[in-house]
Amino acid sequence: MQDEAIRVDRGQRAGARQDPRLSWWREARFGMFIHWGLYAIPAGIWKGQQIPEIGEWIMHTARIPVAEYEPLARQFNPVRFDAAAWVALAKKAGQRYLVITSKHHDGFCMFKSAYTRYNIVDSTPFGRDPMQELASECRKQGVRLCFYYSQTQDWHHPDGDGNDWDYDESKKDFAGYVESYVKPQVRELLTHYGPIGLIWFDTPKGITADQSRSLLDLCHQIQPDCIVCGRLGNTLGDYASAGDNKIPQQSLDLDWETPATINDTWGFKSYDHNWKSTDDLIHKLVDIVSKGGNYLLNVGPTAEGIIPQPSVERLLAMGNWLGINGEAIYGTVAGPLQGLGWGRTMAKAGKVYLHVFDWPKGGVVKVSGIAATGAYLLADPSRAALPLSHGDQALTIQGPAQAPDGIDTVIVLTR
Ligand code: FHN
Repeated sequence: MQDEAIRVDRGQRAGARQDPRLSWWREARFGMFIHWGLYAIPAGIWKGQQIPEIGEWIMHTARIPVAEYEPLARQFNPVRFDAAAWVALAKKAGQRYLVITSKHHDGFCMFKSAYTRYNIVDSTPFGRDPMQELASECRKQGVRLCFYYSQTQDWHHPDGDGNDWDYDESKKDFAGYVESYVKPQVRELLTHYGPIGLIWFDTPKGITADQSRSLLDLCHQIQPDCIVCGRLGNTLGDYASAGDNKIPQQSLDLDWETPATINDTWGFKSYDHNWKSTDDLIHKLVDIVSKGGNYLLNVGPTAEGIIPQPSVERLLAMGNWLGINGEAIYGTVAGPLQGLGWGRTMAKAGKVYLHVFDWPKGGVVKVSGIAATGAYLLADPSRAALPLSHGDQALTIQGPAQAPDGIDTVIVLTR
């Protein structure tokens, strides 16, 4: 099934829906996305001008020549980067996997690579490999490490896609770039950092089906359990990817994920203060999971290595909510009732979770199309039974008069 939020070329390959290698990811439902690279230095401003659009696209939007962008590496010294703190934040937020940009479209490698010196270890004063530090922390703290890798666009590499201000597009050898650069780097990422949960390819653009297929095979051959995001292209990924910040209207019989921002940018922008509220973020998480999807929520650390405080606050608040209500998120599947105005539903063996966003007057919750033998509030440690009655038209649950949780009260229905 397709939805306009998911483009056909970013869909799930045939057979993957039943693939047990995706079990951990289906259970996880919530991940941390991290966009971090040289673009955090200009942070949206180039030569005194605020550059529109998303921060990590500054090189493209402002048509910055390689000769001017590349020297940013000599300034990149994120001495406040603390892998333990980043992973601990993901954990506290209730995020079970972490996807970080190993190479974004600007081509700068945030990992040590033998295939270019344009990498964080060889060309910055920092000289450390943050992917190595994150790998060890993720192992220690039990979060799955995953890598974002821009397989098609590379504005630094003469044969990569996207930079037509330094290079003549007609002279590019894209196939050679895939064979002699992308594949060896993907091999590095899958051999130097231990088990990798998934590879998040992006913007497939003109990549051919053969090229996508050979990247998929390469990943599965090196790490058979590593899964591959649908943005690999040509409907060959292990799961489908919705558009950025896009949520399908309906539940989908697919494994799918929405990547999303907390403000309006992915890479840090010093003047983007348009932070979504915690209520909105929790509602989005619940909405996505109620339709069978995963929520990959982004942070854009600064050039010093700090995750912006507004992001930290929101993630911690989400983690508090999940600490109480996580049972109604992790490992659930799309709920039996879709398209409700007042909330969302999800299901697990023998249970249906009613997520009530708008608590009804007097606490009388009415639902049609569902039967139950018992009901209780998930936040109630005593699991006191809520009075329940089945009428002709609806199931009526008598809850407390006041909303127990102003953001989302979860009622568990047992069957
Ligand atoms: O062009 C990228 C963008 O910079 C960002 O990485 C997002 C995240 O999903 N993906 C691409 C646009 O869809």
